Amino acid sequence: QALQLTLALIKPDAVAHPLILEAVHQQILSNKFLIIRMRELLWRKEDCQRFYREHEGRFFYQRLVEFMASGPIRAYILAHKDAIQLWRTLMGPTRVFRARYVAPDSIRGSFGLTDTRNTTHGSDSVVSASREIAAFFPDFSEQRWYEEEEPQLRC
Ligand code: DAT
Ligand code: MG
Repeated sequence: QALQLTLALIKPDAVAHPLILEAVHQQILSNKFLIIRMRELLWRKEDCQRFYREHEGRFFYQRLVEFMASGPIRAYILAHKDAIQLWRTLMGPTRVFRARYVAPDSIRGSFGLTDTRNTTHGSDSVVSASREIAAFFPDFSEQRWYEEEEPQLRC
């Protein structure tokens, strides 16, 4: 089965709580994602603005940017068959009350605090996955990975 890459983030609200951080990490492992890269970092506000530029002008934009720069985040490049959709399903809906209602066992349904402090991020398309992987892992060559590593990892 061909593997797909996605970018997953554990946001500051979850990195700050070791048990939640560990629970989200366990979700990644138990769903058999391959962890291709992982790093923890503190983001500057300008990086957050660039990352979320598609939301510029929305009422929550400023709040979102400040939250994402408020503490360490953990970034992963994950590989799986249909990784983008699978990770988004595991995360659950963006907004916390909807997540608790329609997907109470999802990551956001379990751990989300508010519509902004919602525990995790996941790329929403192949194009955004490429852009977001490059933003967090500038030395990672996606093309080289698909050409040279993916054929050996797929099963
Ligand atoms: P997602 O993170 O599910 O891809 P999105 O791309 O629509 O959702 O929004 C990016 C982030 O912005 C989201 O994770 C949290 C914040 N956000 C979105 N909608 C919001 C809202 N209605 N109120 C507050 N924050 C919101
Ligand atoms: Mg999004």
